[in-house]
Amino acid sequence: MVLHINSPFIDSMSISDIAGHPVWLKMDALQPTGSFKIRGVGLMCQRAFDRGEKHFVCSSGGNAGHAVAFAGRKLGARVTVIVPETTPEFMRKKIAAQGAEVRVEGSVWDEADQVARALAAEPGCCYAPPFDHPDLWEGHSTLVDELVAVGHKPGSIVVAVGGGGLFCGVVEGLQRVGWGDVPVFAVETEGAASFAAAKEAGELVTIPGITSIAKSLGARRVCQKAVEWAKSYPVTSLQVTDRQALDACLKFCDDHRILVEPACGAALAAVYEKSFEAVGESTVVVVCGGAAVTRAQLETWDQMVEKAQ
Ligand code: PLV
Repeated sequence: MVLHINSPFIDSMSISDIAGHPVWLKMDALQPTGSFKIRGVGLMCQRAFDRGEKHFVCSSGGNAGHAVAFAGRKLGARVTVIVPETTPEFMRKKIAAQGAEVRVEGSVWDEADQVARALAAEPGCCYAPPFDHPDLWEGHSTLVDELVAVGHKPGSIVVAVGGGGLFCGVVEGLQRVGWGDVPVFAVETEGAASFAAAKEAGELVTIPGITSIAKSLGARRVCQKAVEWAKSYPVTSLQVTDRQALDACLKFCDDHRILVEPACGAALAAVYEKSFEAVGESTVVVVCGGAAVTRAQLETWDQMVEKAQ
């Protein structure tokens, strides 16, 4: 069973105009769970289910858990999602509405993850990680196959990085289809820059905390595979401020009439703010989406960023 959809791929007149360069959008915000996560999570859960694992235990900032809950409902598996306190109440409800049990543990994702791992050690349970698994990367790589299907080789690809699952999937896909020369821009917010830290150090680094509003990018340490790709693949690490990520969400809402989280706003901000020199004939932005956003939540973030300044 394939649980994700082929997402729309559109050229953005408004963003191209600002960037002064053709910008195309891979609209994974329109996936059934509101983010790209279902690509990899769908494949991972399907394989686990086929092996006879019928209870998925997942730690998540929100979107991975939402995708596991969706996959569990479609496959007929039990799902427990452990989220940190920072995951908004309305997002917990969305996950629960998919039939999953939701538990709140810890103040950041790492703490929720420790609880999930302990729980998953019980018999009959299967740990479903949010970004560190080859099945996730393989599933996320289908995004690149869809670009191949429409014959669009990007000049570069822009992705947001949390734990690095999306980044690993996109790079794996580019390599597999023979597009290993397409540079990737990996974007984080300043208060969640675990990939930038690892890339600079050349090894895994655990950053002290997550201070960004982009909680979906809030892995204090990226996966090992992301560090390996950072050494062998043409990738540039970029950082934007929370203000830039949030403003990008607001601009994107006006430009394309779709709400996305600041995690996704980070990738969009890199283009809106012209954070890099455009290469090749087009820039493709992965609009990774995020379901943990409402108009009211955007206003709350706006006040938080304003106060922090
Ligand atoms: N979010 C993870 C990790 O959170 C989660 O549990 O949902 N954009 C959005 C909207 C996301 O939800 C995420 C991951 C990312 C980008 C980054 O993806 P990654 O982790 O594969 O780099 C703590």
